[in-house]
Amino acid sequence: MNENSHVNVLVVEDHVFQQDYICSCLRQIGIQHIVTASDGYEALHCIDERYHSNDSIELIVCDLKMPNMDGIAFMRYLAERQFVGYLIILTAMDSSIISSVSQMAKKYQIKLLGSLHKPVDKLLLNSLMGKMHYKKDLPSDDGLPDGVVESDLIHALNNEGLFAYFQPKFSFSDESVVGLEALARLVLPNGQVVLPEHFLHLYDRLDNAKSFELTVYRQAFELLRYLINQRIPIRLSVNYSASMLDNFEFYDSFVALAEEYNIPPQSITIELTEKNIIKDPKLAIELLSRFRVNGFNLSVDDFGTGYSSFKQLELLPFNELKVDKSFIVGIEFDAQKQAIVESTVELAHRLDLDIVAEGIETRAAWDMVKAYGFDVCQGFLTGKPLSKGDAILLLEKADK
Ligand code: G
Ligand code: MN
Repeated sequence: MNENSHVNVLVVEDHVFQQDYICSCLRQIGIQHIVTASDGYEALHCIDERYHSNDSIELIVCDLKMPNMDGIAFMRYLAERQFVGYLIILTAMDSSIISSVSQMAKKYQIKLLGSLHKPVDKLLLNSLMGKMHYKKDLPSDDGLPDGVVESDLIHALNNEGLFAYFQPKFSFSDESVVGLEALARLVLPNGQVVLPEHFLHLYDRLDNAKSFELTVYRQAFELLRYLINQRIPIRLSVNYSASMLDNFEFYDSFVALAEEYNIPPQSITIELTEKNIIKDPKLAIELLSRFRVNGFNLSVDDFGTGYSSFKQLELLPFNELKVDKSFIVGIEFDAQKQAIVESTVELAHRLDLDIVAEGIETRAAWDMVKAYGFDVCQGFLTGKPLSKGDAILLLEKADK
């Protein structure tokens, strides 16, 4: 029995033959409740009519090219209605259109399960529908935990609830742990873990705000010192804010902290996100070059998402490139991402940069990205961010 057999599905398709064919595929995979519409207007009418009943539409399978209202405009109307169900798009169009439309859906917060080429393959349809449950069950990594309010966050920040978490990085060639990325996390008294995007804006409301970065670096260097003492060779990556690239006092504090823990600079990689703008390139070049001259490694983080990716590579002395997870998550289904990622590997090799893939969530993505020639994997498949204690357990086990 298909676990989705009771889902209410709406098929939006103008060609009668195609419509019948999709309905028959849906029935063959066990779907019992199917309604049809032959254009966007009819579909919206159907959704609105059922909205207040307990029979609302939960999944829409929609053609992109239709008369009156095409599938792309239809998606905007869905977003306006805050449609909470899932969507699968059907098309005979090429991958650049599918990729743009998928990005648009994401920006509209529409839950797009994926796209299917016509004629529809019922096994692929079934596997896309399988993601409905997968998405529901997936532990959320970006929302605020249930029941947490702002005052809980402020309380935790004022009471030393800020911790470094560590996500392991693995070598593609022998699958060993080669590094850890330190990530700032707020841990509430009941153990709930909160991501930086939910608490950074609260810093200016604290009683005595200290630089959260230095708190995280200190904990990270402390762990690295412990691992060096245990003779566990590992590289540590830390995130460095673009807003600090004109701040030499902060630079000095960083270097002094590494000295305090007697950390060899070669074992530290400073990740700089290209998402944020660099105010004064002259000062940034000076500061980052001084890091490199003193032996620290430099990584361009979230590569491909900034406004001047190539310019940054030309200007700044990086020796590692980290491809943003938005190009990696779902790469196994997306020819556009494959082309972008594969040519980025070529670029990295030509520039003599190590290349890291962030956002590897499946074995299929691992295999594909490994074959392209990536050096290092960081992703939920190989490990989520861990507390310091759990990171030590992982590394000591791997060392045996
Ligand atoms: O700073 P950087 O962009 O490197 O931050 C890494 C962030 O990406 C962390 O918050 C981490 O939890 C998240 N992350 C790491 N691996 C994955 C993954 O496989 N999938 C998703 N969705 N997020 C990931
Ligand atoms: Mn990072």
